[in-house]
Amino acid sequence: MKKVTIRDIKVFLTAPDGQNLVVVRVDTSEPDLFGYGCATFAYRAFAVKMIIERYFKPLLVGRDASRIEDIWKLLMVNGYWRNGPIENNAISGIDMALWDIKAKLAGMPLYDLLGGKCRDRVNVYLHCNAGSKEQVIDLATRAYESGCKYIRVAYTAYDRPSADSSYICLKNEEKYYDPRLHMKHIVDLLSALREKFGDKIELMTDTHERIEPTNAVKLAKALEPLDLYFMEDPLSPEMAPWLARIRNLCTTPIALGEVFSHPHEWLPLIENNLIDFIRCHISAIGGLTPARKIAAIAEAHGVRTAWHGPLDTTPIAMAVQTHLDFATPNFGIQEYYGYGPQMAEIFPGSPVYRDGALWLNEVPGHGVSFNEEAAARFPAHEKPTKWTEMRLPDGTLHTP
Ligand code: GCO
Ligand code: MG
Repeated sequence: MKKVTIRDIKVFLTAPDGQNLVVVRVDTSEPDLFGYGCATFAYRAFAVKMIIERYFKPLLVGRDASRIEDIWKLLMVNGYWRNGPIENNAISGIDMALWDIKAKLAGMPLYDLLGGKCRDRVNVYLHCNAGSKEQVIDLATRAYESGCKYIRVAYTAYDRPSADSSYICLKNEEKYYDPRLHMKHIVDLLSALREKFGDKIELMTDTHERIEPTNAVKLAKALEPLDLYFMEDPLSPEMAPWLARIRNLCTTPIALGEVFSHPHEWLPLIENNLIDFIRCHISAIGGLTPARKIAAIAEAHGVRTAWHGPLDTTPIAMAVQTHLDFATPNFGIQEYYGYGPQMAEIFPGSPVYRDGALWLNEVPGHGVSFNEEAAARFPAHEKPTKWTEMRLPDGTLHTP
């Protein structure tokens, strides 16, 4: 087979929905053969771009584009210190693009390159976040009527004060959060959803690493009678040892992983059956190459996948993980936040939400391209990240 080499690597930043997104394009020695990857770390987008342009591009131009595993390891150890989110995102953008190129060369959709479909559809969970219980129930009703049976609820995006969620309040521009009120409100809200829908829907909640460990254990126990599909991020990665307490005390399924970047964060949790779902932000761990390995390790331990799918990830990454979802025997559920109207123009071929599932563009590769002119209409911003400054009522800075 003719050797195809990396000819050029370009990085694009765009923010159509307000979040900075990072897209990587790898051009090859073959005319019209190129691939796209996602390197989105919304809060360090310019740093990711600089790493690719200043350190990775000079290292890679001229190398064999078919050697994905070799290039992934080369980039992972190139700076000696490793496994951090900024560099992992930079690696991911190149990794996903090389997988896109390989599948295009093979003339098949990416899922076929990964072993072929294990299922006919990739079910998603939708976010139903609003300011009041009635509004949350209304959103959940609409999501259910759209065919979605998996629903994650919260008051607002647990980020803004609202009528029924006094656990977030604003004081002179600063956000204060009360874990005890969060615990009380979320049990009440989930109970109302369970009462309304019975077992017709699967319910989730995202604790977003915000509740102190012993209270997270208490909340998991309090939620047990509601038979959740999972409780997400009950603990921060630093507090993972407390997971054993949750496991010993109750059967509420646990999903964890969107903040992970180091293998030693997920390996012990999977190997010791401390979680039920692994849900990394796949560009934060280095792309498809590590994600497919995590899925295989998880399969051996009875853990399912539920990859992170927020607004701060591109439709390229959503497509890549949906291809992986199709080809993963132990797939659980795919998070899907949805995108604004302009995304379809910027990312032609994006996965489409329909009837409770995500549907892929079945062309060779991951199926998503990138309209550079349209993206340029939404320049990335340099505003400081504010939402992560979350304080407790006494003013102590808290995990976001
Ligand atoms: C989720 C996440 C997001 C994150 C966001 C951070 O489950 O989708 O918790 O809401 O807060 O991705 O940028
Ligand atoms: Mg989350």
